[in-house]
Amino acid sequence: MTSKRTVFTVDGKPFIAIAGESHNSSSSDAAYMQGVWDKAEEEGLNTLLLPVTWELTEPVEGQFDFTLVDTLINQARERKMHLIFLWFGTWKNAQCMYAPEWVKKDMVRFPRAQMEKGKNKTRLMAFYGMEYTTLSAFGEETVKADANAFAHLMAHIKEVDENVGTVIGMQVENETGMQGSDREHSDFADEKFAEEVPAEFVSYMKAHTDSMEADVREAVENGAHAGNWEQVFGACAGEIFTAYYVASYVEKVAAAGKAVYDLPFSANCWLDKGEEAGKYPTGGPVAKVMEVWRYAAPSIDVISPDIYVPYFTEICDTYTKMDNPLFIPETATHSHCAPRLIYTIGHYHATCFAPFGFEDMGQPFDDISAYLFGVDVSDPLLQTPQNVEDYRWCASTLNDMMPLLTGAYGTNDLQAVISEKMDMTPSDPSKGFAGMMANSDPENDTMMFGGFGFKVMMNIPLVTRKDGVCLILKAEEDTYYILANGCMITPFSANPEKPNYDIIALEEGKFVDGQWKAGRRLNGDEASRFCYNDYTLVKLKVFAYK
Ligand code: N0T
Repeated sequence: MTSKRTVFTVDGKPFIAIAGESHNSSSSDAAYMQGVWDKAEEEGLNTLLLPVTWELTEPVEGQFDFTLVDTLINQARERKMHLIFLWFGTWKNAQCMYAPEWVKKDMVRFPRAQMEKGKNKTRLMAFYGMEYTTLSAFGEETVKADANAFAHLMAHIKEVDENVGTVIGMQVENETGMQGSDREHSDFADEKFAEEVPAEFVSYMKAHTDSMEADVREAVENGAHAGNWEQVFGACAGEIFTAYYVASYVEKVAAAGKAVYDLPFSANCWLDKGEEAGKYPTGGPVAKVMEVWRYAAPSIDVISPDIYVPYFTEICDTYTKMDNPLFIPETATHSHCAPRLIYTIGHYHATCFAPFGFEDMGQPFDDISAYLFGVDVSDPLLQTPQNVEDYRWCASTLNDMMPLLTGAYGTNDLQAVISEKMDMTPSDPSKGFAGMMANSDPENDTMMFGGFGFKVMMNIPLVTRKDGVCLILKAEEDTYYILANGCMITPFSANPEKPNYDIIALEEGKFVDGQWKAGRRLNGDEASRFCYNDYTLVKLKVFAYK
């Protein structure tokens, strides 16, 4: 467990955004959104992440139109949901798709990034020879214009929503950075690159090598204590230089908005997958330059990874360094979705979890999703759309548990395990229970809560599903809420003085207005075979004896 705080507040209380991000174009048409809101209700979501674009907000320089923003806020209120707006300004997927016409056309006032000297556009071979262009992070007029637009947006949201609080946060830009080179190559950028690195930044980097990824740490440790970017940051100079200036740009936009209305702000990133700089949106807030972003963009409260890769939990581990709360604004809608929702809340104490294109959940994948999700790999869950009814059950159950969950955030009273992190080699049933227990992976299958522990097995013959997950919340020393699927649970006493444990009561039920409403009492067969093949919430009371 690493990150330990929620960043959102609703009615003065900590809030977990059990959210969904819409497709890019949905929120540009209020009528189209009705079906999208229906889908959000069907999935049990409490928050939507919706784009607000610079081009539709400021179609003519200095003339703002917030009609759409108002409609979206009203729609959210009608549905009793919350909003996190995504500001599609200078950057959208490391390009400038959503800059207004007056910005796009004036390349003198609003220069493009030169991936190659003298060129405003470049060809990215990695993407089928895609034509690629983005605004320069050194455009002083561009950052002024973007910051001005964002400040107007924040002023408007404050005016219409401060007393209601429908809008709980903002994402500043979308997937910043640039592709095609590790840094810009205009004459101006070359000059900046040859300048002395600001001394305070060098000291900060030298003082934060502990959290750095190996190659960055090595470059920072071996680099000079003063000098130009290359002398100080060696092999990582290009990326650190770009991250510094992109983050500084985003900081100007964010700070202008924050000065007007202080909501939590995030910056999302398109992950690097170990490629060399320039092959992914370089300068964006990927983990390897999180230290740079933390220094240069203090108005950004949380850095949020867009996770489509199969090694999901590794990415979560990486993006919770430096006390960064886990905020997943985009993730895949395949069948890992529901268990990951539960796991990120139970294990990482996540502040937001949002499947992208949530309105398509349950549908067969289109080409882009199939490509993003990597459905050609051997895990069948990656190839199967998430079942919507299951998702609704998980989302609304977690929602009903919210005060208990947030109350346990940052403590060991809330823990979870998930099958994708476990050794799933099938155990040998002929060796009986002892054999199954021996086939154990304590680091990933056991949760300790002081006097009691729980071993959760997901690789046993009784349970064959590979989407196992188990969240346990300790309410009192002897009382636990367990949200589980695809697993067998074995509680045990961890007290050497009283090594035996027994069940007092096991009951199913749910939370209604924060109160536990018990359903069936399960002290018979259901308690001796503590095994779940469907999403279930139970309350368990135990005791230990000699
Ligand atoms: C995401 C989404 C949306 C070689 C893609 C992920 C969203 C943006 N970008 O559907 O466009 O607005 O933030 C980019 C990941 C590309 C991976 C390429 C793998």
